Amino acid sequence: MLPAPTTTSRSTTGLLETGATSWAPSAAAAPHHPSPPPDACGGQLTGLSGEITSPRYPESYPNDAECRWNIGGAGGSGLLTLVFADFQVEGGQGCGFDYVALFDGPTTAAPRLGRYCGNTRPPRTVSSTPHLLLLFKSDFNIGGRGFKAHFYSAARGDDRNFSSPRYPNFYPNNLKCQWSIQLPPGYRVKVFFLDMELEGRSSLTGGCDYDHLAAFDGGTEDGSLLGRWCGWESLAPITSRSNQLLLVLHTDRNTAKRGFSIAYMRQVCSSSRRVQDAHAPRRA
Ligand SMILES: [Ca+2]
Ligand SMILES: [Ca+2]
Repeated sequence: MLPAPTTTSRSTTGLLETGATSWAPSAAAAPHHPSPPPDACGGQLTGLSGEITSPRYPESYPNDAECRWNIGGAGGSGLLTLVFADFQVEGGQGCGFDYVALFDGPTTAAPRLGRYCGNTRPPRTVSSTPHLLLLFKSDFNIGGRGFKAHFYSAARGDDRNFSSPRYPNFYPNNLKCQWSIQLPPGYRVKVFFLDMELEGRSSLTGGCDYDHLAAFDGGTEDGSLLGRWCGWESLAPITSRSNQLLLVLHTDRNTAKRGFSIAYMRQVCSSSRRVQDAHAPRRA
């Protein structure tokens, strides 16, 4: 389906530098600033982690868009990991129409890590510098849902990974597995879902009755439930309230899937506010 024609203006896209970060107090002053144009996109993302979505996501992105998200560079030396949770961009030979391109540095002069279009989520990407540039371009017609991606910055070896048994092959039936993550006092555990496919919801109850993954705050299942998932879901990162987090995987007696892959890192701060990028979801 072709997107509805947009307004006559072709100047509503482009780089908008806001300098907003996860922890920047200046964002509190945002209401006093004029609203950016509705399709403004891109920006400088200096937080340790955050989310990027294409303009208007999950609605169809505008035509003639050019967005640059410059990730990193806040004096941190961590390498950047980028994981796409959702991806639907007009495809074509050589991705010549609409595409997402990733660069291993602050500008498009840096080595290109990949150029992607179509309906397949790009693979997880790790930079080799403390900068990562995400360029999104669309041509004059035919859009798509766009993309949603999560990034985090971690010094080499500072993040930890684990996955379900036999991942990426099907997990065994009749499992109950626990992963307990404990960090020194004062830290919180931040978990990123790199990939997840479990048996889907029950069509009878709509619940995750068969196989599911659950996260609890603290070291036991008595802690407060941070989330419970099944099926194929694109998951936002979760953060514990204490220095401990418990993940529990249950599988029932039949039907297995690929399972999950997770990265976690320590977060040392008291703010849990999410990164704001320059893209304004509100319509002017
Ligand atoms: Ca297009
Ligand atoms: Ca099952």
